[in-house]
Amino acid sequence: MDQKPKQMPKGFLWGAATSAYQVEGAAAEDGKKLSQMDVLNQNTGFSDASIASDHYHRYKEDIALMKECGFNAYRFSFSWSRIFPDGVGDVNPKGVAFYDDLIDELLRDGITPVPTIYHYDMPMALVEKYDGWISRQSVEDFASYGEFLILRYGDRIKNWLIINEQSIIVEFWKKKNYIPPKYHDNPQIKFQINHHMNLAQAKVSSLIHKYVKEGRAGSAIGYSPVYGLDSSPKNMLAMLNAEDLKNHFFLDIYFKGEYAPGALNYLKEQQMAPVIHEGDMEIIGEGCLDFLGVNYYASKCVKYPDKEKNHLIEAKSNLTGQKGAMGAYEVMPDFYEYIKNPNADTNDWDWTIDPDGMEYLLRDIYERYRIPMMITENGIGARDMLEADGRIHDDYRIDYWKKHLKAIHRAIELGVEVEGFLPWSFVDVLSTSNGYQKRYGLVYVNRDDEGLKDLNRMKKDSFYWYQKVIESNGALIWNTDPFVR
Ligand code: BGP
Repeated sequence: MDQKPKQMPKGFLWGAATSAYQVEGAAAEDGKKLSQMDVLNQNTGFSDASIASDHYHRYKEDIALMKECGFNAYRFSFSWSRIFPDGVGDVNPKGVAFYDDLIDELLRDGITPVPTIYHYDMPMALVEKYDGWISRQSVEDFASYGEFLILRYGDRIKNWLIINEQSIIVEFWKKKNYIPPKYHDNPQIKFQINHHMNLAQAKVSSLIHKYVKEGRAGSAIGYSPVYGLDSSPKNMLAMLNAEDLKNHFFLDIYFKGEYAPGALNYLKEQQMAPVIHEGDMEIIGEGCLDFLGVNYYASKCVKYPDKEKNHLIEAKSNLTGQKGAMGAYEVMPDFYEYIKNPNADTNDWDWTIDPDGMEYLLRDIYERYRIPMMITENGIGARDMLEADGRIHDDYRIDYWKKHLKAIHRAIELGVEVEGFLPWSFVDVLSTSNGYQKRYGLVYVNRDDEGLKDLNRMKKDSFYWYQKVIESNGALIWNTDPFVR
């Protein structure tokens, strides 16, 4: 029998992730102007992004906690409107200094910064000027912003994630973008936005290759493997259709520089295909990525659309946290209908809990593209309780991560290149849909939607567990003793 402890490969990146508008706060401080996320999160009934987890003022304390946990990597995002308050033009020196200090502090503690250039937060100034990503001008402005970051921080940062969850930006296009009402009934817009992001990303990828010594360009995709409801041929076809439009449609651009033909031709039939200018595909082809960040939370299940539902229906999240209160499941006519998977449990917001999906997607992506990956998000949203003893007993999170790490390890055993695990999230952050009711952090932030309280940081049980996992380079996940965590 093999007695060697099962560990992750040498040099594996261990850490966690956050994003600027969800963690920083200081939304209109030190020269920063509002982003579309600051505005879209106003008056939602949940907290807004003005203070969030106050990381802008507490980043030193937060980095000390990362060090204590044993991190050797940390994923954060730059706020575009902190660097360029108007999106273009004058740079904000205080914003630039904040990221200089953050990066230097991380490096001093032996923590590799893994930044995201864009995590949903288009400067509001560009939305007002030309409707944000809807305009082709966004491509040039994003490239200038990207170039500034690369030239400024490229001496200290090698691995760059360019755009966060482009697939989710398309799926929830009116939530992840500030879309003026005049476009609301035109779903072609979401694929036009997507095309502009493809161009913008390719341009920045080429700039990374040009300017950063040993630099690597990547992006963090929101990825769900898609399962068919059953083996009926129509449902299997629906599964292929959804894989094509939800997954290959993005990754074929990232790694082959082309649109997945099945998905693109279907969009043409539906009058939803993007307008592609001459020369666009050359730009995209020259800017292919080197690695993939995988954000995985949940798998999806589909069937062929029922007759009465065979028309376009857009996805809507569960806003209450009551199981079964999902706003709407997406339908693409004659292609697929999302449904709840009858064979898997979910969390309170109807997100499927499926650790096998992690192995499935890693192997599937690797077979198709042969590219290195790192997990850039993974986690379970829950209503964590601060107990009277000042502890947060989040056993469900430990269980979730343990199972997902085992799945990652299995994929590695079978030959997949996985370079790191940066789960969501480091501290509790403002959820994209559910305020502070739904938490993901290793570290509790003492605030809620009703009040700011003292914003103090408290280590959850998962923090202490993760610390030991990191120390053992993953070996601890195999320990079956319930008292060892
Ligand atoms: C991903 C986003 C993150 C994060 C996470 C959890 O889609 O990249 O920004 O918030 O999902 O989602 P939510 O906050 O909606 O629960």
